[in-house]
Formats: sequence, structure tokens, C-alpha cells
Amino acid sequence: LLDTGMLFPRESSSRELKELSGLWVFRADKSPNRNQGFERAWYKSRLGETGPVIDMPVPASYNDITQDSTLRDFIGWVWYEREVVVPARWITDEGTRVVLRVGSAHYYSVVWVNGEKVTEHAGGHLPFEAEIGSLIQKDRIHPCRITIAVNNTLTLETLPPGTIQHMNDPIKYPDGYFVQNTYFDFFNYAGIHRPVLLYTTPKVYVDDITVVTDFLDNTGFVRYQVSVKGAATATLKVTLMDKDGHCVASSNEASGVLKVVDVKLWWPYLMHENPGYLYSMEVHLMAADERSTYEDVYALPVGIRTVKVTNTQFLINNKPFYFHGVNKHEDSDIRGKGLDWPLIVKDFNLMKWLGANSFRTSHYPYAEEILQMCDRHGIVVIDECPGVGIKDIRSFGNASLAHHLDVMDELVRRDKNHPSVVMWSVANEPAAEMQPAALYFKTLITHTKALDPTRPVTFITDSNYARDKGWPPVKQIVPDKQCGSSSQIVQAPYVDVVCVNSYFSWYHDPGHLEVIPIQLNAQFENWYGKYQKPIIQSEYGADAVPGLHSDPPMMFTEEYQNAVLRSYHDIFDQKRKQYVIGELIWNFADFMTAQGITRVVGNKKGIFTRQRQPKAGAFILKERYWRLANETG
Ligand code: GCB
Repeated sequence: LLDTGMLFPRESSSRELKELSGLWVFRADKSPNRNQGFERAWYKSRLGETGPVIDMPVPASYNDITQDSTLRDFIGWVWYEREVVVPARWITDEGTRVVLRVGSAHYYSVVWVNGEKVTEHAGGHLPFEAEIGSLIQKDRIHPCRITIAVNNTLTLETLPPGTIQHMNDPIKYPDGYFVQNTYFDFFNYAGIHRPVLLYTTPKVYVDDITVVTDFLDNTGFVRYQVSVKGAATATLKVTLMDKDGHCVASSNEASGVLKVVDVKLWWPYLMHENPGYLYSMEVHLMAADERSTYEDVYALPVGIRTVKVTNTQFLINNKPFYFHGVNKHEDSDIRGKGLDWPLIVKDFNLMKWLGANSFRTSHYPYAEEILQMCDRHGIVVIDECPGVGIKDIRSFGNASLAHHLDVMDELVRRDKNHPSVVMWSVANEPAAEMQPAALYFKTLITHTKALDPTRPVTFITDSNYARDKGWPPVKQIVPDKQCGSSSQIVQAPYVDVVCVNSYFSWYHDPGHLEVIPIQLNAQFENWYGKYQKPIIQSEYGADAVPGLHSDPPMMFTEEYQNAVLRSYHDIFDQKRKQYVIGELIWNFADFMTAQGITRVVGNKKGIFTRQRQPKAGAFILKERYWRLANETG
């Protein structure tokens, strides 16, 4: 288990922050073995001295920034570099810790400062950091040079998994030709996707805070634990402030329970007139050693709420919560998966316009900045790890499982304190019927519950018990030759909520809208009949090319998307009074995919275009979600 915290970097009276967003120097290593950068130690001098460089914005995916298709589809190492002028006091004050933090870089990263390696990290959607104070203090060089090499190659041991296929036929392919295969449809955008920061803390500092909340009648309880690094003993003062800055509870202990009288609970959007209420937990640390005294201050937003699951309901603050929401992607024109504030705020405005109260972070952890918005606006989140496309039996191996467990550690460590996060999703559409899946998911889900006993855990399935009755699988993206004869969904017993994706009248029975009611009805009854657990329709939808029309509806038109939505909604309405606890449309917006014969410049199942303009389906959903909000909260 991880033994350090990963608190979001915040300024305070004891912490400074320097954001390194903007233009970096960049080069893709296009040498035949893609390894020249390491062989020639590009990190030792300025990147511009070892070859040609171009401007590259950070944060952004590099793929769509230039006109060069070989960069868009590049596989291998790319190199980023930036020089930073560090404030003199960071260098001269030995009581200061300087940390370099990368919000996320896809997929494998190695980081150097002034030519010395400071860290490396596997995984594309979670932050990592390195303490660099001693290094810059040693060199006493003000402009410090940060070099980050990032490799987007996916293998059977990465998450998500992928394979590199070498095409050795000289009649068909150039010498050394290879491609990256993936088992998911979104484009494998790469680069430095989230902000890179330098921040400081004192040498003795608040390393981590964990809060778990509860309430009884009008009293709220905040069980907390603060961990301190850098000294054996420190004096702490923990103060919980309400929105108006009044202290509502305090303590001098490193762990304990804060009692809040007349508690204001954190409520989801549309469930309460004041959703997303946040207290601020201010942790004030004081310590001293023979050399100096240290003071650290960190303020954590805290929402007080509970989450429980029964066999028919999902309860937030003991009230039934119905997920009427969306699945998203971090995806947009030009910047790819790069964090972009205008896009984030626009998406929140669209979700509110729609009456959406929730989303799933399909299919990887989203930026912390997005979760902070969810906390403040009361948008409920199913937090998914990058376990998407686990379709190859080799991905169930020990090394893959070990990495998957590590990723869950990192995810829970990062997101555990967000009130908006109400459930963890450990995977999307794994090949659940393969023999090793049972032990794999049992281990993974047990591990996740040990990391966080307070939230339900799920994985998302595209399988259907109706298969046992001779039906075809709901959908098959990858022809699965290793699939055993059993269609048991072996890991289902371990989840708290059954989340099912289905695309009736699309991936099979294409064009046959009339099959939706019978097939959807059977899907729900079979799953509930088998497990008596509440069900979320975690994906459904149809591609619609904006502006394409036909009546009677035909596939790919806006009318067909409308018809699919309406037909699903009729069944949801019958079942939501029983055990269906949510519906998440696939997808909020059109998104880029790899090129292929089923995708016309991307996946068009959005109810908004990639530019965030509504298709006809958005209006159907808007009307429905506002009606549901009035009926169910
Ligand atoms: C799914 C996947 C999602 C795809 C979607 C589709 O089941 O979970 O990642 O984009 O289907 O449109 O094929």
C-alpha cells in the first residue's frame, strides 16, 4: 500500500505554488527503435541542443496540435522540456520542501531535473510527484530544467491494456512497421494531460488527510485522520469552518471525530435547494527541531453525507437516489484529453441544463479539478479506474493484477475525500466469462473495499444472463477466441450494484428498434432475478451523425437515436419503481476514436456534438431528466 499522501496542491499561508502550464519544448523520438533519447541521454542538456524541437502546449494531448499525421498516430517516447525560474527563497531556505507534481501524463513517464532523474510513473490518469528541493538547493541554479519523457505504448500489463503488433510482411508493410492495438474505442491520446506544478511545503508538513462522514438527526460527524511527515511530533489544530467562516468544531488531535450540530448535509444537485454544501477543514501544524520552527496550513473541503446500498435502492443521506446522468470522456477538439477550463465549465453548464445529477468517469479517473466542481455543484460521480478493455486472457496475469491493485491504491488515495464520489468502478466490460476473471475481480474488489470500506464497488458489464438462454452476447467489440464455454459472469457476486451496458438494436439486431422492449426487459429481470442487487443501466445509446435525418428512422440519424432513447426510457420507467436505480446515456458528447469502419471521424453516440451543440436526443433527455428530478429528486 502507498505510504504517502497525494493531497491536491493548494496555496495557503505556508504553501506556495507555481504552475508550469504554457509552452514547453517538444520532440518525438522517431528513431527506428524509438530509444535514441535514452541512448543519447537527451535529458543531460537542453533538448534543443540534441535535435530539432517544436512548441508544445501543456496541458494538452500532442496528437492534434500539428499537421503531422505521424505525430497524431505516434507510438513511443516523446520528450518535453521546460526551464523554470525558481524563487530564490525556495533555494536558500532549507526549511522549505519543493515538490514537482504532474497532474497526469499518458502513459509511462520519466522525469529529470537538471539532468538528474527524480521519478518515474506508470499510468495515464493519476498524479505523481517528486521532491526536488535538495536537488535545486544543491545546484543553486535559478533556472531549473525539467525534462519529462512520456511513452504511450500500451501492453498487456498496462491499464488499459493493449498490444503492439509487428507487421513483418515486406510485401505489405515497410520495414519495422508496427501498430498499437487497443480493446477500447476512444482515441489513445497522449502527452502531458494535466497541469505540471511546483509547490512548496515546510520540511515538516501535513502529508495526508482522510475524512469519513456520517450524521444522526441534526448532528454531523467527521471522522478524520491527519498524517504528518518530517517530524516525530507536531502540534495540530484541526478546525471545521462552515461556508461563512464560522468555526463549528475543532480538535487538537491527529485523529478523532468532529461533531457538527445543526449539520448542513452535502446533497446532490436537484435533490435539495442548497446542493453541494462544503465545510472547510483547516489543519494547522506546528513543529520545531533544533534548527527552526515549522508551521503548515492545509484546508480540505468536506461534504458531510452518507452512502448506502440496499437490494433495491441507492441511498444518499438515507434518501433514495436515482442516477439520471451521463457517461463522459475527457475529449475535445485540438486539445484531446488536455485539461481545459472553458470546456470543463461548459460541460457543467450543459449537465445542469440537461438536468443530469450524475456521471461516470468512463473509462479512467478524471482531473481532480473536475471532481472539485462536482463537490461544489452536487454532481454525483461513479469513479472509474482505467480498467477498460481487459479482453485478453493474458491481462488477467499476476503482473497485470498487481498493477491494477496499485492503480486502485492511487485512485482511492487521490479521491477518497470527495463527497461527490459515491462508488468505485474497477473495470469496464472485462471478459468476465474467462476463467481467471473470478479470482482477479474477487481480489480487486476485496482490495478496493479494504482501501475504502465506506463506498460501494462495482464493475461495468456488457454481458447478459439471457445468454444462458441462447441469446447472442450483447455486443462483441473484439472477437474473443479464448472465451470459455461458460457465460457465467463470475465476478458479479462481489459487486454492490450491478451496472449493465447494452446496445439493443445497434450492435446486434441493428435497425430493429422493435426488439428493445423485450430484450431490455429480459436483461433487467435476469440480472435482478439472479442477484437481487440494484441495477444501473450504465450505457445505452446509438450513433447519430448530427444533421442526418430520416423518417421512418434509420441508423445513424437523429431520429433513430431518439427512438432508441424513448424505447429504453419506457422500460426504465417500469423498472425504476422496483430495482433499477439509474440510467447513464452513452455518451454525453461525440468523441474521437481510432480510425475504423464503424466510426465516422469518431464515436457519434453523443447527445451533444464534440463541439457541445445539442442533437435532437439532448432535448428528449432534458425533458426526461427534469421530469425525473421532479418525481424522484
Ligand atoms: C461500450 C463501451 C464504450 C464504447 C461504446 C460504443 O460498450 O463501454 O467505451 O464507446 O460501447 O459506442 O461502442
